Amino acid sequence: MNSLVANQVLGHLQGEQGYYLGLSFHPDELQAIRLLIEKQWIENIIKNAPDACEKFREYGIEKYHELSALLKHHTAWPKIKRVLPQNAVDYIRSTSLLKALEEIYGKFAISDEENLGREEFYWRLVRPNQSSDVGPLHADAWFWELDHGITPPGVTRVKVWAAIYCEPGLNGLRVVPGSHKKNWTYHGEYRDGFSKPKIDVEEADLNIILAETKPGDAIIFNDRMLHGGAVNHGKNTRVSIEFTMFVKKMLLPPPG
Ligand SMILES: O=C(O)CCC(=O)C(=O)O
Ligand SMILES: [Fe+2]
Repeated sequence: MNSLVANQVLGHLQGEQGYYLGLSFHPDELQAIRLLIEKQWIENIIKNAPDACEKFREYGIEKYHELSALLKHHTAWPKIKRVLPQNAVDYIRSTSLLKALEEIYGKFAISDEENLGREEFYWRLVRPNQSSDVGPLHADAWFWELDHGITPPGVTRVKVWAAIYCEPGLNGLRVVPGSHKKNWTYHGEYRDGFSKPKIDVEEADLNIILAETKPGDAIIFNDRMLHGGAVNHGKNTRVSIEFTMFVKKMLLPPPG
């Protein structure tokens, strides 16, 4: 990692765009993370649909949607069932992506807003053509403002989303470039047992684009940037992973 890339990342996050695309997990790392996620996925399926678990195993996580009617999808996957265990945290911490982020930001902690006692790397399942599998546009900062967790003093939150299984152009993360520069209003709305933020403007009035990500690609973004999951227009279940870095400094790149 050279300082040019570091400055580009910092520049994009605070500059015009609000996000940076260009860092990824190495293919071997992606494969290892897939196995770690699939292990947690099948363990939860064993609890929720014990008789069908062999069938899920055979189909695999990308074809999860073909079997999801065999369990209660909407109650089977609360966030705590999708926060990876400590061995996975240790592995992901050792990957080239995390090393690159440390070169950019220096050593950083990762949030644990569910108070599970470990750094939170959590994954998501978004089935094809299921609009209820994605939430509305939001800035992650709003969740913190609505008391979903405590940010230590003297740090800036920086979010990372990475595609684990996805089909570029058909699913993934929607972003609104430059939206981190505005103070959007929102209100809290009760959903899934929590007060969750809902933006006050119509999505049709925003310049929303689908970020082009291949499996393994990460999006590093300013936690005031508007974003949200895209309805999956692909053939397979989209799987992604997220975490929030608490970075000590947010250096501005040199001008020019
Ligand atoms: O992946 C999604 O559907 C939503 C992701 C998100 O909101 C985030 O990474 O902060
Ligand atoms: Fe988010």
